[in-house]
Amino acid sequence: SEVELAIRGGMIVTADGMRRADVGIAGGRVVALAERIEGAAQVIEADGLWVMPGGVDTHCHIEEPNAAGGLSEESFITASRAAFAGGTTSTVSFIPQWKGHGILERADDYARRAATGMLDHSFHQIITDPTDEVLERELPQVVARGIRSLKVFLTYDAVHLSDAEYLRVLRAARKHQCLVHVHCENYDAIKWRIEALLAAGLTAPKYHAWARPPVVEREATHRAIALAELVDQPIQVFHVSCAEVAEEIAAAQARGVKVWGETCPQYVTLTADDMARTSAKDGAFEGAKFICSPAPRGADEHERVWDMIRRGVLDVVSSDHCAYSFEGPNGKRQNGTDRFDRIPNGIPGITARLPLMFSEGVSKGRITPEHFVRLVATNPAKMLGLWPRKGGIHVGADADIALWDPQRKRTLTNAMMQHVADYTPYEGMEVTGWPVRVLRRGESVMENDQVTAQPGTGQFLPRAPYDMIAPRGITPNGFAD
Ligand code: DUC
Ligand code: ZN
Ligand code: ZN
Ligand code: ZN
Repeated sequence: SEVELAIRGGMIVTADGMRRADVGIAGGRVVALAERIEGAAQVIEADGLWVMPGGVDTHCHIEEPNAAGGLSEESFITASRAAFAGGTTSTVSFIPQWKGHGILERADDYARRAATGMLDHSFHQIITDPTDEVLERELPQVVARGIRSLKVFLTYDAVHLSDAEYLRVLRAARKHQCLVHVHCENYDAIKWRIEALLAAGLTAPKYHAWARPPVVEREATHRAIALAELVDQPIQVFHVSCAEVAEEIAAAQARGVKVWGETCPQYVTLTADDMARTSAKDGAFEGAKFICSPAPRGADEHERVWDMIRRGVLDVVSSDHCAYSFEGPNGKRQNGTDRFDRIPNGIPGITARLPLMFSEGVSKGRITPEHFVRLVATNPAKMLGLWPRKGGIHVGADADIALWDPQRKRTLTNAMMQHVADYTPYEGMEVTGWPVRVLRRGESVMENDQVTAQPGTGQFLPRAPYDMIAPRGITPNGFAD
């Protein structure tokens, strides 16, 4: 077919190799990969640049209400700008459910909100109240819309599931062919730690990490996997913060259980000590900028997480972007308190995800360029059923492409993030490697920090059943309901 646009002279980096070649694009898709493509109507010269798939971020909180009554501030438009600025072109965000309500009532609302943005997108359906009505009548209708992933929480007051409720969700997911993503922390253990810390008068942001040490994450991860194994339902453990949690996943994988682990840039860059930072202006409240769950761990944990990434136990890196400004009505101070347990959990990271993983991973020699592409684009696309349309550069794929300058050095600032939040936890960090131009379905949407995509151009990505989420057909005693 006729090549409308050629990317010429770059180094193509995909999940399985690097090669110098031109990319031919037509109709928003890759139509040719060849040593030399002539006669294209338009040409982008990419000498010295790496041509990589646009990032696929399968864990972003966008326009999402939280339990404390606030709203994560990123809109689908500001999230799109921020994502493109950092080389990401597709996202999967969340549709909430409140206890006592159904899951269908917000479906049209979120479809409409996301359609105002510029990202190609899908959703995870959060389940907080797994009634028969929700699981048997509504869930099939959600699946019919092309949404095939459920998110559940084992902690947080307003949303956590009991083991009985979690089992019901697993069974329904198995029946209706959805993947289940699990936030693994022990609810009662954290509640008990919070009460003890508050009773002792320990309220500063740094006690967030004290309230939820690795053992509460490890216990919940072990339990989440065991129950998934009982039901024979594939799961992905979200935001694994440390090696002892990843070891639970590795042990189950060795038994053949379909369980995967996701981690995030904050777990190889931030530490619990960041929550103890102080500033002249804000005193100890400065540490609130780093409050997310699970909490970042000790500095020595970073290399252990990289080991788990290299072993393939952690095979997806998402942002868990969940932006609350420091100041302002939905910000970290929204409850007018310095109490760590009332500060909204979450940090902005949709822009910095790729640059941080590229710099800490590829530029520092911890992983290969191909492994980087697998972590941030190919594996998330495969995990969520978006492959082969997303996550690679091959004939037939959407032409979602980030052109990287692998040598470009930058010092991260909040302005560079282009998100709505008034701070970045990565302020002042040095990175090597930056996306200088981004195409979404063949259209140039970002060049040298200028995002040019028009609101309303993002497309919903419906998902069909796929192999990774099929049950194994193996249960402990052969009985599957
Ligand atoms: N933790 C969550 O569980 N969700 C959003 C952000 C966070 O830090
Ligand atoms: Zn309702
Ligand atoms: Zn979570
Ligand atoms: Zn999250």
